[in-house]
Amino acid sequence: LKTETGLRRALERGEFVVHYQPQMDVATGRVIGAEALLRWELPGQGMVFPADFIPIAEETGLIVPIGQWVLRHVCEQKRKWHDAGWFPDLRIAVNLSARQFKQQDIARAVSQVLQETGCRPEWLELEITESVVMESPEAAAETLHKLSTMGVHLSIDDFGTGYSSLSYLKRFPLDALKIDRSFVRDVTVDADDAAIVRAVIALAHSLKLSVIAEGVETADHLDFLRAQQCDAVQGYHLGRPMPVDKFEHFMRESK
Ligand code: G
Ligand code: G
Ligand code: MN
Ligand code: NA
Repeated sequence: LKTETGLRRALERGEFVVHYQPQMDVATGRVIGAEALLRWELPGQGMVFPADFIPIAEETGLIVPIGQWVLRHVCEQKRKWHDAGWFPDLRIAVNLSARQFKQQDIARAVSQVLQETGCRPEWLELEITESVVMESPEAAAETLHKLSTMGVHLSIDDFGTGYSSLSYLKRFPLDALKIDRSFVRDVTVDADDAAIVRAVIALAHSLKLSVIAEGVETADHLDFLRAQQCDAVQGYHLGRPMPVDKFEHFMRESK
């Protein structure tokens, strides 16, 4: 079922759902954002995680319509919250896959979804990986400038895990770096990881980018990151990715 046909059918039948994982501003303790994470509710098989179907979606090109569905769904959700007067400052981060990002008219596709859903550009953040931008830096720069000019926020996901030149950081109109969770896991016990995390925070700040740490699982992680002036955190310590009703409950409790 985790095949091209299965994925196509999943789209048609509305079997995809989006979970939301909170992101907290370290200085204020407020929830300022959420990452949208795709799940597939496969009847009779329960929840399928992206690792088990995103690769197939990438290979077959179905990631484009699936990614488009995620974007529209998230923008509609944000608009609903806005209309209800809920979570006005919450920005939603959406993962863009390589194939999606390289699509001819991705900036126009994003702009159209924003217009059709009444979602403001600044409510949306797009996460891309280093490898995506490094493959063809010139084309990436053009796309990123279009998106940035529209007012959409841009972040680099899994920062530090790709092979990349740092020179792109100054040429691209980025807003944030996301420190990969592999550096956070042992940050309080491994001197090398601690050095890397400190260096990434310093690098981000000197380039006037904000920095968010992923995979923050313990109070010790949070204490370390706070001491290093990390701007925001995301991880199980604060909250797991959750279905929308649970996330709304979480938001009301976290005020
Ligand atoms: O919770 P987690 O298993 O959700 O996510 C695993 C991986 O799947 C992460 O690398 C994440 O970036 C990716 N992912 C989750 N949702 C999406 C999505 O909507 N689009 C794309 N392209 N990747 C996603
Ligand atoms: O690649 P990306 O950063 O988009 O993937 C996010 C992934 O990280 C998702 O699979 C999400 O479920 C997972 N995740 C989120 N918080 C934590 C955490 O605190 N610990 C671990 N191990 N994984 C996490
Ligand atoms: Mn991500
Ligand atoms: Na990551």
